[in-house]
Amino acid sequence: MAFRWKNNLKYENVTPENIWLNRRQILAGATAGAIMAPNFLAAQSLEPTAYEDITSYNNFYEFGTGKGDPAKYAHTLVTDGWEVKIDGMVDNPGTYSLQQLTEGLTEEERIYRFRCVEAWSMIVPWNGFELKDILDKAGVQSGAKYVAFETANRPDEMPGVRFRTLDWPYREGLRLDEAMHPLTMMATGIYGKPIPNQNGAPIRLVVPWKYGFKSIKSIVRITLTDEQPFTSWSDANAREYGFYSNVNPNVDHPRWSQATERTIGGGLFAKRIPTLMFNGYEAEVASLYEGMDLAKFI
Ligand SMILES: Nc1nc2c(c(=O)[nH]1)N[C@H]1C(S)=C(S)[C@@H](COP(=O)(O)O)O[C@H]1N2
Ligand SMILES: [Mo]
Repeated sequence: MAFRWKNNLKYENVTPENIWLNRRQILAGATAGAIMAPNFLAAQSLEPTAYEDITSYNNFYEFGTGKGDPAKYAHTLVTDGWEVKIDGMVDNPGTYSLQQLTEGLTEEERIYRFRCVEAWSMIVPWNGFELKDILDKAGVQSGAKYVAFETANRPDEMPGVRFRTLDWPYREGLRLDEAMHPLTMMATGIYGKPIPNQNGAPIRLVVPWKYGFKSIKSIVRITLTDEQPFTSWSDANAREYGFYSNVNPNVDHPRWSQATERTIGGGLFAKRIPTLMFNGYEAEVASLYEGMDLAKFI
């Protein structure tokens, strides 16, 4: 992947009066413009969701299954001295402090539209760096095909893991080419502030063209492997959740339509908007799946 993702948008520039369409939306508009009413474009503009909404309506089952539970209970997670183990098919395996992991990397401001499988969506101004940057530091070996991720599993700090809602620790995975894509980021902040515990402090994955559950929080382990990794949600329900989980409005979840999404925040003005293929990043990522039947590889 030759290009690096650049987003010069500053969140202070993004106001309802000053609607800025990014590359993604211009591309989306170019293909779908004919059928899109102008207010759809406005609805999909990059007005970020309010910090209060981003940090109070969450999924983080280690702290309970209610959307308000993470904000209530995640303060007990101890993030001081956080370390991430990198192992498997790498030249430089080891346990890295956050500082070692991020040494020399610049935090770029990016605004990612982030959408969850429950059919709600937010626009989150994530701060972070490309996952590729730390994979390059680790030195990925030539036989590696996948990247597996693991969340901390601390019953003393995470009241939710005392219940077997999932097979803990929470685990996720990406194909290596997905992991190396410049849109795939490790987030350490929101709105330029350190990422709050309920959003996955101190470091979490963000894969903007996939459903929310792929974006695993509070990561303690990254493993390079040649086999498709275990993923918590396809383990819990393989019919409903596949390994790929690319945002795809044409393939419904068995229990709900995935054609539209409800925007979080905005009170009275909250609305449903059409969901875009690959969450609007089709131009950037469709080539990763050429020749694959995306109704089959869900
Ligand atoms: N460790 C862990 N990571 C997780 C989850 C979780 O329960 N545990 N939930 C996932 C789901 S279903 C979603 S929708 C997003 C929610 O991220 P947010 O709360 O920052 O919006 O986190 C994902 N990452
Ligand atoms: Mo989700």
